[in-house]
Amino acid sequence: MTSPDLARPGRHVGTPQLTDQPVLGLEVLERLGPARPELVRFLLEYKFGIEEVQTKIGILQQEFQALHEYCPIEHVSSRLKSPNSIRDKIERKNVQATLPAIRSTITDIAGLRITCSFASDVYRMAESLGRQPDLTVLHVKDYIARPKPNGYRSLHMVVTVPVYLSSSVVEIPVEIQLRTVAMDFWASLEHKIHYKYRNDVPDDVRTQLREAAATAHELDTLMEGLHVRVHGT
Ligand code: 0O2
Repeated sequence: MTSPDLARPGRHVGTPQLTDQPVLGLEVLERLGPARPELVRFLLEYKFGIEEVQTKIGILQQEFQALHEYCPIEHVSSRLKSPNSIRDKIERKNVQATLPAIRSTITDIAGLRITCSFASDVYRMAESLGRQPDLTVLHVKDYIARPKPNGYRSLHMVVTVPVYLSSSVVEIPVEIQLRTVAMDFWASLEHKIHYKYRNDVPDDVRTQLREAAATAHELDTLMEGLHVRVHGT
């Protein structure tokens, strides 16, 4: 059976349109219990959740550009978590394999990443989104104010967005990661390094990564200082 079009699962893609690839690998979740038609509907709702939030971000982007001749957003990407990755998280977090339990516990099935020019833009965008009455902020993790020990910086925000279906409204959790270009550059390299070493990263490479994170932070601070000096905000 072929499923309806869903986002290509598993990795962030930069184009605003979700791709026309069907989700592959639904059988790994089917094996845990949920039936295929319910799974397809379940994941489709996350695709709609991504599209709803993406529209909101697009509006903010256009408004800033038109009214302030400056856009705090450099780039937006999205991804639907792959069935394999959902299965791994169900097992890791010992979640009951029912769709309601998965929905309430695994809040990053729908993911959006907003890359901004400066750290102040990250907070400005997070505030703009958080103020929207139809979005409910479930939680925020501020790894910019409190970076992870490895040097990772980003602001993570989990919101729910209402998705209007033909006969019901569902509140869909969407994880929004906001970071600067420099933070994104670092995170993307660090992710590749972890993949290459299968998470067994040598100590000297870890040290260099921490140093690189500090350098990226210095660059962010310098660039933002220059921007304020030239533009005044
Ligand atoms: P993917 O494919 O990016 O989604 P959780 O398990 O989500 O409830 P956790 O792990 O504390 O709790 O979540 P957190 O801290 O919010 O981080 C989740 C996501 O943030 C990760 O998703 C990464 O995208 C990103 N992230 C967090 N820490 C790091 C890091 O040290 N380096 C990099 N490169 N990214 C990080 P996933 O699920 O790992 O994968």
